[in-house]
Amino acid sequence: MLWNDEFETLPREAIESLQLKRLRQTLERVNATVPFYRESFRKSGVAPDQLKSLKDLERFPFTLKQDMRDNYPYGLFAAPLEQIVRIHASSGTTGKPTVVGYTRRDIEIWAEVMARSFAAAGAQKSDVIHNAYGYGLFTGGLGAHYGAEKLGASVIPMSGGNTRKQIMIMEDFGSTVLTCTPSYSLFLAETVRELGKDIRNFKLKTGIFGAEPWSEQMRDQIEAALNIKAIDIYGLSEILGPGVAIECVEAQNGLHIWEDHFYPEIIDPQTGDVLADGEKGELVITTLTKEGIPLIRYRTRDITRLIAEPCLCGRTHKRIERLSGRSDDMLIIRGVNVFPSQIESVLINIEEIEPHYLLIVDREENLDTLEVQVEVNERAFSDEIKVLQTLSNRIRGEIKDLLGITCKVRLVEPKTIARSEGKAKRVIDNRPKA
Ligand code: DLL
Repeated sequence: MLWNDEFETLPREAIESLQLKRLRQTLERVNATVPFYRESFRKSGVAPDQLKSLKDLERFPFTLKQDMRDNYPYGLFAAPLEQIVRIHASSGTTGKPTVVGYTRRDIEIWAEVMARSFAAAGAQKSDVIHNAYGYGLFTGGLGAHYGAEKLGASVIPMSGGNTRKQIMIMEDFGSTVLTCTPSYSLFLAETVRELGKDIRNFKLKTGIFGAEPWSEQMRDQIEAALNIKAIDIYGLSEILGPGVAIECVEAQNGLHIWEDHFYPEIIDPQTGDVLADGEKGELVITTLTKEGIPLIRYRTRDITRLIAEPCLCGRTHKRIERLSGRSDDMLIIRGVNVFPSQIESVLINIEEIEPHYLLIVDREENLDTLEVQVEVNERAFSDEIKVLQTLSNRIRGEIKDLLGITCKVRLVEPKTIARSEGKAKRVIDNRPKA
C-alpha cells in the first residue's frame, strides 16, 4: 500500500528535477552555514552555483565519518541549537560517538519516510506495532516510533531487552508487526520456544528488520521461526536513522530508497569514481531536505548496487540491493577478502546448528587465523563425538569451498554464544593493529 501516492510514484523526470532543486538548496545551505563545507568546497575549487545538473555533484568532495568526529559534537550542524529539537548519536566502537541534530521539520520528514516505509512493508492503521528497537541515543527506537504513530498504528514502545516480558506483551497485546534487529528476532523466537509457547497462537504477521547485516538465508529462518514475513529496512544515523530505504512487500527485491529526500550514488571504494546503475560498490548519500545536519556525498561504507528498473509495486524510487556488508567489516584473512555474511550463508544452511556464531580472527607466527565458533542445537549436542567431528569437518570444508581459506571450527554448547538485544557482535579481531 502506498502512503504518499504523489511522491512515491513521481515520474523519473519529476524526481530528477526535484532532486536538482533540492541539491542546490542543500549545497547553498551548507556553504553558508557550515565552515567545514565552505572550506572543503574552496579546497576542491567548487561552488554551489556550479551545480547545473545532477551529474555535477561528482565534482564535490565526499564527507567521511572522520569529518564528523573531527567536528564533534555540533561542528557540522547547519542550524543553530535553538532550532534543533532532538539529538541522537551512534556509538562507535572506539572514541567519541557521531552526533546528529534534527530540526522540527527534520523530525516530520523522518516520520513521513518511516510511515511510507511501514506502508511499503504492508503495515496499516489497524496494526499493533511492537517496537523492540532500542530507545535512546540510537535512532532505531524513536525513528520507528514516530513513523508508526504517523501511520496511525498502535505502537508499543518496548525498546530492547527484557525478552520474556516482550513475549508476554506480544502475546497479550496481540502485536501484529515486530520491529527489531534480525538477530534479536531470532533470540525472541528461541525464547518463545523455551517458554513452551506456540508462535502460531500469536498474531504476529510481519517483521521489519534492519540496523545490521543479515542474509537471505537468515530471512528464511526468521520467517519460519516466527511464522511471519520479514522485510528488510535500511538506514543510518548520519543520514537520518531507519527509513532511508525499505523493501516493498509486493516484490521484496531490493530496497526503495526515498529519492525525494536522499540522493544515492555508488562509487568504487578505491578510486572514488562514480559507477553506473547496476554496478556494485560503496553507497554514497547526499541528503536533500535535512536542515539540522545536511551531509554532502556521505560515504556510508555500505556495499550494494542501485537498481533503476521499474518495480512491480508501482513505486518509482530506485532500489538498493540487499546490503552485502560494509567495506570496513570486510576481513582480510591471509589476503582473502571475507565478509562475515559469506560465512553466515554457509552456517545457516546446516541443520544441526543454531544461527548464532562468532568469528575470531588472530595472528599466529605472522599468519592470520580464523576460528568460527558455532552453536550446535540440543539434538546434535547429544550425538557422539564422532558425529560432531564429522559436522565440524563438513563446516570447515564448505567454508573452504566458498572462500578458499582454511579455518578452525569450534562447536560450542547450545546457548553459549551471547545473544544480542540490539546489533549482534559477530567478529572479534585480535590481530595487532597495523
Ligand atoms: O542502524 C539505523 C537503523 C535502525 C536502520 C533500525 C534500520 C533499522 P546506525 O546505528 O547509524 O543506524 O547504523 C547504520 O547499520 O551504515 C549499515 O552498515 C548497517 N545497517 C543498517 N540497516 C541495515 C540493513 C541504524 N538493513 C549502519 N542491512 C549502516 C545491513 C544495515 N546493514
